[in-house]
Amino acid sequence: MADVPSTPQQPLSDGIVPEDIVARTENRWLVVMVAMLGVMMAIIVVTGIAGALHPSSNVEIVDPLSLHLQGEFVESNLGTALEPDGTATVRIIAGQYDFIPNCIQVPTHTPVKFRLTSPDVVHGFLLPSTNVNTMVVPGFVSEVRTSFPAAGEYQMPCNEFCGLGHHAMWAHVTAVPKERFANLTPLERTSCAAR
Ligand SMILES: [Cu+2]
Repeated sequence: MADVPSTPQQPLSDGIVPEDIVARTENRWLVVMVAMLGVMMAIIVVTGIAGALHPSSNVEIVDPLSLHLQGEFVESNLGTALEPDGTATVRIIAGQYDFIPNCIQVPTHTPVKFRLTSPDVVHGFLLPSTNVNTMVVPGFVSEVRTSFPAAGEYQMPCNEFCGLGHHAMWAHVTAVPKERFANLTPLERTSCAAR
């Protein structure tokens, strides 16, 4: 009688797990989760303090408050421009909650340079099936280079949570054959007008 524990240590034959075993397992999970949280927080703090948090490419500073007034990101300069050397440069502003412009045509078989910045909060710029994936940080210009081997349409989601309208922040990039692109008007290059 004296050696019989008050609660059984193994699952009972009817499949019910004793209360103290459940409590012990949950406590272990709690310790593991808190430890993981601690490690992740430590990584963020250490990398932040060490100055290692920065735009993924091309550290180039721009004033987010005067984007619309002066410099390369004024409205008339946004969209796709052909450079004298035959390459293309696409300038985009990512703001809550849209890309400006949100419809972009680019030529195929041409080096394309995307230059983006944000006037408000951190956004993301991702073209599925390409090497294009960057953060867009206010105060910095993010630059990504790529080329499009085939004509096609790419959905362009914002992939950094930027607020309540984030889920609706999508745009389109359409790669059009190089010869056809040359004949597009400036408006068609920078809008969905041609579609
Ligand atoms: Cu977003």
